Amino acid sequence: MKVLLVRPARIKQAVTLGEFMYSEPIGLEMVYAMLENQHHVEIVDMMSEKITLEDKLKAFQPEVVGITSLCIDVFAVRALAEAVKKYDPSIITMVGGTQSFLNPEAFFTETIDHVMKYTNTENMTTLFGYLQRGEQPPIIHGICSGVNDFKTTDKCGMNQYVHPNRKATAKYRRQYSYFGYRPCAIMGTSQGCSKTCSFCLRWRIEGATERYLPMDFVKEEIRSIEEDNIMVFDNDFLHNGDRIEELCNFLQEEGIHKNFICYASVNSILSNKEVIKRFTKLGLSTVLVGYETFKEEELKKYQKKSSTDDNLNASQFLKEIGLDVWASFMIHPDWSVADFKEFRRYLKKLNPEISTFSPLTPFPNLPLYNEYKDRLLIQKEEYEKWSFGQVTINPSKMSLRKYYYEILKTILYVNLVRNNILYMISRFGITSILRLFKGSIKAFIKYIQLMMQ
Ligand code: B12
Ligand code: SF4
Repeated sequence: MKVLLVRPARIKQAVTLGEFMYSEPIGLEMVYAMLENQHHVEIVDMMSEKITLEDKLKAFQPEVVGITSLCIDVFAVRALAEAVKKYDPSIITMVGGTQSFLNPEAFFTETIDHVMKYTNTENMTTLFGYLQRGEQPPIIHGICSGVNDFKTTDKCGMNQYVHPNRKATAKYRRQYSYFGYRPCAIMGTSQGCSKTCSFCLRWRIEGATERYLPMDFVKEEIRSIEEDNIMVFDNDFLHNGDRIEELCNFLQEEGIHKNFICYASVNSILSNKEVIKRFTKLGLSTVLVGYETFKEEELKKYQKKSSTDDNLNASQFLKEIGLDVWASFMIHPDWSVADFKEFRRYLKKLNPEISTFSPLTPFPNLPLYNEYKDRLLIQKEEYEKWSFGQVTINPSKMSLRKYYYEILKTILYVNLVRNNILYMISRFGITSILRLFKGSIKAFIKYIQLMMQ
């Protein structure tokens, strides 16, 4: 069958990083790999493409169109499915990705035929077997099909990580970036996270324990990536010292020189200092660390498994070994003006190379959602607003406008005072800085608009 896999363009209203940073659609590259032996598959990335979907449909004449999704994509995905059916009602439409995993109901519409609760080689092969024979599929594990009233069995399965086919996005790859690093590939080596922080969606998507991909699989991934920069998106990549040691041996033995960027928890950094030091010499340049807050009681409530002192110890150690830190923080809805001030002081103490922060977001699947139900500023169905980029909980210590004003002040402080421009120029080069600058201005304007609203 001819299968067109689509990543939607981001809608303008959502507050996202997408305007100046987006990476390869690795989920679609995996689906491509699952189907390519049996079918004629193509990926079209609407974030990079100039042509319209209709032109693509005309040129490729697909029998199936599959679309990937994040929360911010719901309306764009629905619009794409409608456009496909309008163009030719016989084309089969299907949706997968994070949002269809977390909230498949968002896609139960007349123009979407199949919604993937989760995706693996087995359920894809079964579904495509029926589609190819022109038969209506019965209920298949993990797939909600319109012909079965979107019912499915076994809602607890997990997405399967297979080798993505990166050649399928060859023509877009130069545009894929991770913050200032471009081009940059992304990959995973494990799924899940045993830290189970209360505000976090990630372990809820992938499970509360680390499930590791075999090291040979990981080595194969690294060997096959052409880009110099690799972002490892494991939830806590530095969690397992033995695996990092094995990775270091591999990089050394094979003489591989790549620039690695990864997420790591404070807890794992403090538990694996020696091997992190070694990895830093072999290519690890940057860790993204969730310090989250300056308040001990908030860290406890977030079930963060680290204290504010641990944060300081980790930041000191990372400075000593010359590893860059891109720190992330969460702005609590109960912060007062004094708290914002204290937060800015704490930032100065930690002194990460780059800081980002987002308002605490009680995503609809989290227990936090019920806790803050009475203070929510947006509806569950305003999908594009659940982007972790805008305020969703009514602040308790000041008006919403004042709260946005405090956020804007903190953004200015971070970008003009704390984030080190010279560091960024030396790391990423002037072209990337201009790109990031343009993106920051757009994000800043969005925040001003939100404040005015
Ligand atoms: C890597 C990552 C990023 C990277 C790269 C994303 C990209 N490719 O552009 C960057 C840093 C750029 C990023 C940015 C954002 N991200 Co992000 N990101 C992740 C992370 C860590 C991993 C996602 C991933 O690639 N997983 C692995 C792939 C293989 O999984 P997958 O896409 O689900 O694909 C599988 C199946 O779903 C299936 N599938 C996927 N698509 C399709 C389509 C069809 C047709 C079929 C059949 C199957 C199928 O195939 C795969 C098989 O295993 C997750 C957290 C996590 N651990 O999940 C957050 C996460 C997905 N991101 C999130 C968000 C909110 C964002 C931003 C909107 C944040 C912001 N405010 O800017 C931006 C949007 C970016 C954009 N491009 O516009 C949220 C999503 C919440 C939600 N409900 O959707 C998550 C869960 C993190 C969180 N905050 O909790 N992100
Ligand atoms: S350590 Fe990070 S990925 Fe793991 S549960 Fe906590 S916030 Fe989520």
